[in-house]
Amino acid sequence: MNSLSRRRFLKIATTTILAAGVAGRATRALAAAAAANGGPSGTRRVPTYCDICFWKCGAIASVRNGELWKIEGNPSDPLCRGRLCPRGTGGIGAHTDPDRLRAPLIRTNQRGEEKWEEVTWDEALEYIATRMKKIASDHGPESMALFAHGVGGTFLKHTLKAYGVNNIAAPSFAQCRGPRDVGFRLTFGDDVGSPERTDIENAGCLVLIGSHLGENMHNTQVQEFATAVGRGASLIVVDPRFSVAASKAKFFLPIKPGTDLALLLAWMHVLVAEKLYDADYVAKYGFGFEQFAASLTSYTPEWAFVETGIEPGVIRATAREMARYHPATLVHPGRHVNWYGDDAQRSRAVALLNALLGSWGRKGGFYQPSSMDIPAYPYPHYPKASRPTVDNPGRKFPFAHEAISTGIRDATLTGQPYPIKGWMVYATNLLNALPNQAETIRAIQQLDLLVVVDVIPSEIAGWADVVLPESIYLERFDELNPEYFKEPFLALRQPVVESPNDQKPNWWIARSLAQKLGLGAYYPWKDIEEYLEYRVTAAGLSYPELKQKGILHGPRQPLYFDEGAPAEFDTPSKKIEFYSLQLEKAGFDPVPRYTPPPPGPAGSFRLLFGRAPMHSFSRTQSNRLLSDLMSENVVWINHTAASRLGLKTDDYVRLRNQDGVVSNRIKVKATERIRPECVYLVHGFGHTSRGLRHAFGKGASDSQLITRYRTDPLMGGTGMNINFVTVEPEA
Ligand SMILES: Nc1nc2c(c(=O)[nH]1)N[C@H]1C(S)=C(S)[C@@H](COP(=O)(O)OP(=O)(O)OC[C@H]3O[C@@H](n4cnc5c(=O)[nH]c(N)nc54)[C@H](O)[C@@H]3O)O[C@H]1N2
Ligand SMILES: Nc1nc2c(c(=O)[nH]1)N[C@H]1C(S)=C(S)[C@@H](COP(=O)(O)OP(=O)(O)OC[C@H]3O[C@@H](n4cnc5c(=O)[nH]c(N)nc54)[C@H](O)[C@@H]3O)O[C@H]1N2
Ligand code: SF4
Ligand SMILES: [Mo]
Repeated sequence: MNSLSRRRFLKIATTTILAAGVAGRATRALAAAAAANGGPSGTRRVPTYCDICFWKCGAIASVRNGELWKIEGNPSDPLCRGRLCPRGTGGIGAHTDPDRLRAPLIRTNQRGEEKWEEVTWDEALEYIATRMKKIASDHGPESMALFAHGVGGTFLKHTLKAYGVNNIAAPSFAQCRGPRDVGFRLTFGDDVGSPERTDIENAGCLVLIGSHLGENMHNTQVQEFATAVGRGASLIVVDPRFSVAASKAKFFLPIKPGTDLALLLAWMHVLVAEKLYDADYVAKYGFGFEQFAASLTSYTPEWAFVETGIEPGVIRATAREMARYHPATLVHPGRHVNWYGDDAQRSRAVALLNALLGSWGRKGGFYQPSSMDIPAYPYPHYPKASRPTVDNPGRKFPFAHEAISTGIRDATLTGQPYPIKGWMVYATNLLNALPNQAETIRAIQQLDLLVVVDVIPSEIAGWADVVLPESIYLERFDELNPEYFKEPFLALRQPVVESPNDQKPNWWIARSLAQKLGLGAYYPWKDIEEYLEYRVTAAGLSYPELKQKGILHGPRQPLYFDEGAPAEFDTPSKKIEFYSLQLEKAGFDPVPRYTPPPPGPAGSFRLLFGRAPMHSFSRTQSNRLLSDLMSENVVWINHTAASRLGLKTDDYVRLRNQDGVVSNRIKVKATERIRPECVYLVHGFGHTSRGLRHAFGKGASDSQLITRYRTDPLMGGTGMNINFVTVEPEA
């Protein structure tokens, strides 16, 4: 997040900090009593926030007769507005999952054989600390890397930074939203953020390019989408597959995969040629419009038709539809946008289209988020790293503004710019999240230490030297969530039930490891509540009240330019950059230019993938409540293509990719709802970890088949929609 255009809210000055400790402890007992309304056989309701995905919805968990009974949305949570998605509701299944990790494990056989010995926490942490010290003395502390995804990684980050580790990454940049944030930064000078600053609720016209809301269940967006559809908003959906969202659309554009940039350029051509864009907005805030407009002349709808398969008349009609509702026309920026390797430029085209429509900073477009200002805990300074990070050597990806996970993997493989010898992996199943599993495994073979902190025996845990079992989110305190959103608020995650076995929360693991490493000074607080209470009180808020309510609110800030949200753009020109001199200077196209995606081998299908409403990535397939709703994935094949292959719905097949990798068996869904040159499956299935007894072998894994990826030259993202498969009937 850039600071320039973000507004933070600080309720009371920090003079109350000193009073925090004493007042807090006295009221803590009261809050606990308040939360525990009802006797031992009654019902207890505890507010917390969800962790089945990264949306962090406010939840209220009920415990009846000592058992976790149900989880509902917290009505005072602005993100979920009292309603969780199916995955959040099924969160109980993560607590009761019989396949959970129960105790710390140390490897006894070869890496990847999944053979373990149960050890005590002390033994496990001693083992890790000894090897981390050796790595630091042999190679320097920068030779340890941390992969951590989600809020639960906060404390391990703290411990590792205190140790001198600077190589820290998550798959959320180079495998997820990175290109989008780069494309929008280059144009508007700011990110789209997470939760996205999209005002879907108020959109008059909503354009979804791949964003498959309804299958992608990010809660607020799905609720606002339903509101918009219910209100009769005009919906334009672009997808090679007739998605759930497409079924609600006024215009469905079944695009040839990989050609979206051609469509975007043609749309902008029409808006400019027919003078349908927001001329006042462009004149007031835009930079380089003339050069931009001149570069669009050849991108006619007739030209785009040949690339995309979308009729010129439809391209014109949809461009005019967008203009009709502007500035309340929201061209959704998407989230998982690492598709073809030119994704930052495609995302920039999405940003430019929104700029033409004047939707940034406008109601029904992109609002200005704000958050509570919660002061950081006053820790000692971290040591200064003596070497730069390895993920982006020489800044070869000049516009990457976050660490590139696959860059750390490359450095581990090559030993350049310097060797990476240890990985700590927190809550990310790298074997399923990074493209090319073989590369990940080869990188792991270079390591002296692989530690995985997980809740279930995931694929990445199967390769670890040490596996640390974490308490699930319903069993632990965690970092505070002062979200950037439509209104400032602060949310607390707190334990609802105890961990069933010897699992521990991340903060305990991180602090205990710090102590073993001789870094106890970095943990001046004795328990996590002391830390939480300090920060909440420092912000002038009441910790007991937060515990009791789960969420505290700040005053709503201006959301749109015409309400007083500042129209500031943190670009070099301080304007919306239709023409980007910084791209030009770095040797890239200042205005996006289209190149067609290379075709696959004859007779093969492009492999596409996405989400199912009842699962998150590769983390929920062993959750019995959620696997009851969907226990395996299916492969969508166009019905004509299927019948040509002699296949019908429910037949089992295997998918073979261009490099000879063959999937697990998977059921066919023969359907008119997908274009003939591609197939589609839901990500996260086809588990190969034997410890996941329930999920093992059910469905096929896209991750196994994604052996190729194309790296985005602007920011190092890995486009993964460039793999092709043939379909082989299973006897
Ligand atoms: N092939 C393919 N690759 C992809 C994607 C895709 O669709 N297909 N999607 C990309 C995208 S958009 C993203 S955001 C990333 C997601 O990548 P990841 O965040 O790595 O997603 P998961 O596969 O769910 O792996 C999460 C791991 O954390 C563990 N876990 C769950 N809860 C906890 C907890 O409370 N504590 C701890 N310690 N561990 C926990 C889970 O068991 C699991 O092993 O993947 C990217 N990579
Ligand atoms: N239920 C559920 N919801 C989730 C998640 C989850 O795991 N489970 N994960 C969350 C996360 S972190 C993310 S990043 C998002 C991801 O969700 P989104 O950002 O919405 O979607 P993508 O994964 O980019 O895209 C999948 C869609 O793109 C279409 N598609 C594929 N190729 C092309 C193409 O070339 N052009 C066009 N126009 N469309 C194409 C596919 O058919 C599919 O409908 O979902 C979030 N929501
Ligand atoms: S969207 Fe669903 S899974 Fe994600 S945090 Fe919200 S309720 Fe939980
Ligand atoms: Mo993502």
